[in-house]
Amino acid sequence: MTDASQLKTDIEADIAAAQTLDALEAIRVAAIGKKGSVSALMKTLGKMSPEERQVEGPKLNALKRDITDAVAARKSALEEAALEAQLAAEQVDVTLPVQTQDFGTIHPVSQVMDELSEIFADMGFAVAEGPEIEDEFHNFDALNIPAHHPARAMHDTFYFPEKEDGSRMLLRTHTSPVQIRTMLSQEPPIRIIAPGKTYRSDSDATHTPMFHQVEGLVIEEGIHMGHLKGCLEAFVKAFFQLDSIDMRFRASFFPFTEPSAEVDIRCSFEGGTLTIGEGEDWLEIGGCGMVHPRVMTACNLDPERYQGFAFGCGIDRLAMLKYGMTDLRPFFDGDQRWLKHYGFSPLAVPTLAGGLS
Ligand code: 2NM
Repeated sequence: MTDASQLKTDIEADIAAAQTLDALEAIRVAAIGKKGSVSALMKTLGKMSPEERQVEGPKLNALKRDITDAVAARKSALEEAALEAQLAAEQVDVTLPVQTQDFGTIHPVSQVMDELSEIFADMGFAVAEGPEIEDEFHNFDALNIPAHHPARAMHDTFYFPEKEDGSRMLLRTHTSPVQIRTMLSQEPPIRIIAPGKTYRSDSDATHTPMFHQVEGLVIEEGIHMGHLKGCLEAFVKAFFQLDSIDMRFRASFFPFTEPSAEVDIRCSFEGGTLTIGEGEDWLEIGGCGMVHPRVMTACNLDPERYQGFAFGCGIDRLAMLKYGMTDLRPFFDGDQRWLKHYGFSPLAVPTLAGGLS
């Protein structure tokens, strides 16, 4: 039947020429949809003689099946081509240089925290963290700073409203409560640093109400002040990238350590610029001491068996000293120009092997 074979040739040509899935669907509907041309031919079967129908019926069914198959084949070819085009368009060349300017910069405080973690990790210290909203036990009592003791008044603490039981939560005034929590939850030997945000009601040219501190703690049998001084010396050398430094301990007082010392390093202020490591002046960089037996006892550690040292220093000040910022206040202004000038590349992660900065 020439009618049917001509139709087949025409429809198959249309299918092969279809460029989109929508066009293909339109061709399918026009051919084998309810009102399609092939369907119209099928309807003529009813008017044929039984002999004619026996010949034409299978032919028309074969035609319908061939068209269905051709549509399916064309459909998967079009889908595959679309996927190929999408893959080609979305190709990423991973060997291209990175557009670093889109990432912003790492704040000097974050940079120094990363440097500290790297230096102390090399000496076997883990980084410990704890809550910034603390209770009076972890921030004061366990640190041998009892209520009504003048040392507590010295801390300019931000308190939350009193609770029904008379207790008050507070913003931690140092990161020492992290050390208390670590001593309460871990068995010695303990070697941790606790960097983080701390809060005191104090605001002037050299103090911000929120500032950053790092404290270190080592608890082990037989630990003494020689270990403390060696540890701090190794830290200062690595941090300021100096082969040798001159460090001195000045006797001081902290309620949580005995003995206690202020830590100074040799420097020079000559010509209005600060040089660390040489000169006739001394620069205070932090405080330290041997953990007080009462602090040990508050943390359920036997001070006859275990000894420990602790130290603390301000991270913001360390960042100023190392990277030459003279004013503390812009640290927390969020000024894009300041961050662009003093910030660090997010891709230059500080490592001891690759360089700290
Ligand atoms: C400092 C100075 C001296 C210190 C003590 C402790 C603890 F929890 F072990 F008792 N943590 N940090 C400490 C000691 C902090 O900062 C100037």
